[in-house]
Amino acid sequence: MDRNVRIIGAPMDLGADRRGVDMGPSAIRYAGLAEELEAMGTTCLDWGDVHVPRPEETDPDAGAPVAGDAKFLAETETVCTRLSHEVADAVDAGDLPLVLGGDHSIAIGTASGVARDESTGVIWFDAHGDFNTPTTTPSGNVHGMSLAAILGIGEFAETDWAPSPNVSEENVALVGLRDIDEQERPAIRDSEVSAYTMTDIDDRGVTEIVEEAIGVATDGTDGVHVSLDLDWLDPTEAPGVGTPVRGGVSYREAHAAMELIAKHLSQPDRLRGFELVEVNPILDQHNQTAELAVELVASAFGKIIL
Ligand code: 6HN
Ligand code: MN
Ligand code: MN
Ligand code: MN
Repeated sequence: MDRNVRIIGAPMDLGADRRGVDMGPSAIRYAGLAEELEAMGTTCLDWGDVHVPRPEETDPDAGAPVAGDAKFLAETETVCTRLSHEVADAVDAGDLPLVLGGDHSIAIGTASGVARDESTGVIWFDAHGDFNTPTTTPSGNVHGMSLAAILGIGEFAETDWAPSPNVSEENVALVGLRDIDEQERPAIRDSEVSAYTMTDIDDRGVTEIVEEAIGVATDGTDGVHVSLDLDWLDPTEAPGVGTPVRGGVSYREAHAAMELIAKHLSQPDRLRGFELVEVNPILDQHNQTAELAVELVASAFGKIIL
């Protein structure tokens, strides 16, 4: 990695039911993130955390600017707007923003910052589609709506902060799906995003699927943003997540995918942003999910075995 990596924490838990995901940035730092990247010869700048209000200071229904059910949407807007600025500043400075969540609602801010000035493809590694809207959501949790928000789907089209205008559906790839809500299914099918399920990975192998996803995200874009929800992996590897789903990718498949990110996006330099989300140390075993997150970033940023 030739560029400096700028670490930005987003200790957000308002978009998910389970408290504890707000400690994700600390857990990932404690797992040796900066040390691992520095050992690869990458300069790491830790920019600290964006401020996130505590749930006790907020009203889940206050000032929600859209119809339907979206808990803490006003606070999510505030946090994501702050995060978007931090991320855009990193990109402006020529650094690679590495955002540590926090629940997946922060992706709205990360994508907005990464894609502020350039057309950007997105690869979304996740068990879930995160394609709900305030009227389709079964939970009211914004972390299950973040990709729909970035794409300006449903009620999010009426907001000025959520959609990322430089992210087009045709350049978005979802990888690893295995838990889709009833109303998310037609929404994903009717969209232009490329969606790859675990069945696709079983059939064709993770290498072929991830190379295709990289093709989708790079096709006609200036750069690519990778959003990595740790529940993409099987819960035996990544138990420290709020919404685990059996049947995820293995440790080796995850590394193979990240090594392809390094292989295809580093020369020429097309990686514009990376985020690690949904690490919940309270549900974890000996910080293993945070340690796994660190290992996966190292692979994505070009760590080689020999
Ligand atoms: N995540 N589809 C469920 C919901 O509540 O909308 C779960 C979403 C999980 C979101 O893991 O980022
Ligand atoms: Mn600024
Ligand atoms: Mn997610
Ligand atoms: Mn998920």
